[in-house]
Amino acid sequence: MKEAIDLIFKELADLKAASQKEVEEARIRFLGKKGEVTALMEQFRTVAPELKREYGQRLNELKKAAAAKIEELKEAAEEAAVAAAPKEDLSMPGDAMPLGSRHPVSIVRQQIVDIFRKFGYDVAEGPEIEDDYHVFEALNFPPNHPAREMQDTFFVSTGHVNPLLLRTHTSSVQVRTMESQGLPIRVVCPGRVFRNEAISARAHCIFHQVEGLYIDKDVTFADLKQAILLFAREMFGPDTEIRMRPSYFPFTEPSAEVDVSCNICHGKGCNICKGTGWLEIMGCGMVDPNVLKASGIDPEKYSGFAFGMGVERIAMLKWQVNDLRHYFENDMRFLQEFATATEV
Ligand code: 2NL
Repeated sequence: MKEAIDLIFKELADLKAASQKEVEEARIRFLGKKGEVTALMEQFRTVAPELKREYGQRLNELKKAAAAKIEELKEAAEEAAVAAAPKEDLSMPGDAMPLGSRHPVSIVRQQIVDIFRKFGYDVAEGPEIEDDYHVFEALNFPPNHPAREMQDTFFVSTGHVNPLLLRTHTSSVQVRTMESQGLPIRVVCPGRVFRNEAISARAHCIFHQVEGLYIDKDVTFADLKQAILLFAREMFGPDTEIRMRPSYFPFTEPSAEVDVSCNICHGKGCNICKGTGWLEIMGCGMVDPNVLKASGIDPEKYSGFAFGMGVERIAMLKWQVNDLRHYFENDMRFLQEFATATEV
């Protein structure tokens, strides 16, 4: 037995295996069920008791040595296999990264703002979490106006005189402008607004607005009408006509709703304008004297106009999108349709 053990030690020392297949064959040859080392372990049972200690030790060493040698060969074979595999071609061109594009709401918001900047307006932004004073009180909302109820407005904190809430319009930014900036004021305020509404094709609880405010001496409704007409022609084309219908807002008096002539059918009647030839684009009016007073402006000396429009609505009219929800779903098939919209 001693000779047999020594012989296998020698065989192990001389053992060479290049491929992973050869290593596996060597493992079976020595350590497999019918392998040489395994056979010696079987034979060990018949060894005379006085030799058991010596041979047992030697056999264990052999078994360990065999396992170590096989492991060593296995690692070498794996490394060789990796080295032999075809190398990556580092000169290959990289994967093309698809270029993103502006969101349609962002494109139209920027267009609206750019038109008014051209007219000399400043741009102002303000907090989305506001207080009751800047969203309602300073804008002449009566104490029990429905917009002040939980059903219509998202409240952040309640139970105080001046609770915190998510702004329902960006007029709050204009109020802050009136409080902090000297006169005259020419400003547009783009931003996100929040209303507690059930989501549908025509309504969403989050949407985007651009509001505008113009305050100076001797500002009249004629100035308002001209500003809106120039804006509409920049936005919808030079042939665009506008009409104004009387309306009501707590913060303007008189107030009006503005329609533009339908740029799809040019008055002939189509399903976008529902056969009327007109599309509603915004609300506007002369700033209510109470609103000027609340922000410390003397309505005897100054007057002004204001307007507000929904960006999603303008974008829907521009691109004939029939469901507001498309703007919020981030479906690539929808968004990619605007990848080539050049008006960025
Ligand atoms: C609409 C109507 C409007 C205003 C917004 C305003 C702001 C101040 C004072 C007076 Cl600080 N008015 N904003 C005025 C009229 C209409 O928005 O339909 N928006 C989507």
